[in-house]
Amino acid sequence: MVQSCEDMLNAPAFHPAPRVSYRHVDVDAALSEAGALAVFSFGAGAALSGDPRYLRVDLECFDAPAPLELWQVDGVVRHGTEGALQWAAGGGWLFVAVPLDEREHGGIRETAALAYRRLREFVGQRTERHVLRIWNYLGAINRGEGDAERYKQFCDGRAAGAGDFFADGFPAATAIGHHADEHRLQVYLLACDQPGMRVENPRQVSSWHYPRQYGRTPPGFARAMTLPAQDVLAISGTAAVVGHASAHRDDLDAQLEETLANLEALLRHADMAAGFDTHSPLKVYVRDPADAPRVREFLRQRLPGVPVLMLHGDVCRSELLVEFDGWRYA
Ligand code: 3EB
Repeated sequence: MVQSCEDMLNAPAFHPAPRVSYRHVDVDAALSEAGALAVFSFGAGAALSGDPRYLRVDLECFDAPAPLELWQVDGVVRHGTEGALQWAAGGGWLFVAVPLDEREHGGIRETAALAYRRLREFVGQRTERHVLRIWNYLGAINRGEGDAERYKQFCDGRAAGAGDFFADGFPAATAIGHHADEHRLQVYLLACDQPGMRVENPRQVSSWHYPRQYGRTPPGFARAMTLPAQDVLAISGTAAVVGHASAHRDDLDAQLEETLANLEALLRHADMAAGFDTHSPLKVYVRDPADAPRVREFLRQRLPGVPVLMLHGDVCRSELLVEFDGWRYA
């Protein structure tokens, strides 16, 4: 869109992006930080808290002790719960999480549909209605054959529940399998009262164009999202997918290299400077705990200085051994 100088000057300033950091502090200390919008812990050993800004993510961390992840915004943060939903809002940003138990809702498909219906209804009545980034964590993600695989059922339910939620375009997303109570589905999102800019990866087919072999309902997610102030890229789950195919079956090192090539291509396509550094907090999801030391060595050599949280998680295609997601701050 072409804007005159006057329009630009009169336009509202873009909200600074949430600051994302990994912290070795306790939950109450993290929640007491200025502008704390959300705090995440990882693994079954994490502390409990009833604060709606706090979510215990069902993924074990390979680092001990596991840090917390903290999101901070500029502005006063309000928070609350609404049924199963927990939310926090401030500075133009909104965090919403919906943890559900499949046993109460009739399986992964119906539970995913319910989660997305609830999120759509809640976000739909907020001013922060632009969903920029979503995370999905479910149990036993690769169990079942063909269209019955739980990830594919999740994709069916997600699309059914989302309805026209993403009519303007899909958010950036992650979908990973956890090893906690397999009935637990955790979905959480970051939304804003200003839109972001979707970024696709020229090396990869867009997810909503995946061919039929990947399921009845293609997954719907953008490869990345430039946040409104345009100085932060929110990076979706990124693995060794080239075109639409999984590359380098059974070869961890080659999958790591291919994944890094995909991440670098995303930065180029988003017009961001090359490389990841201390300003790019990432997560790496590793399927087989036995691979963790090799992944750590790869990170040390190829992504030195990058804050990385290493988590035990299954990528949604059983042949993929590793996946990254995260943030790149300009
Ligand atoms: C891929 O490139 C890997 O279903 O929301 C990555 C990010 C993947 C998000 C999702 C799936 C999702 O297709 C899988």
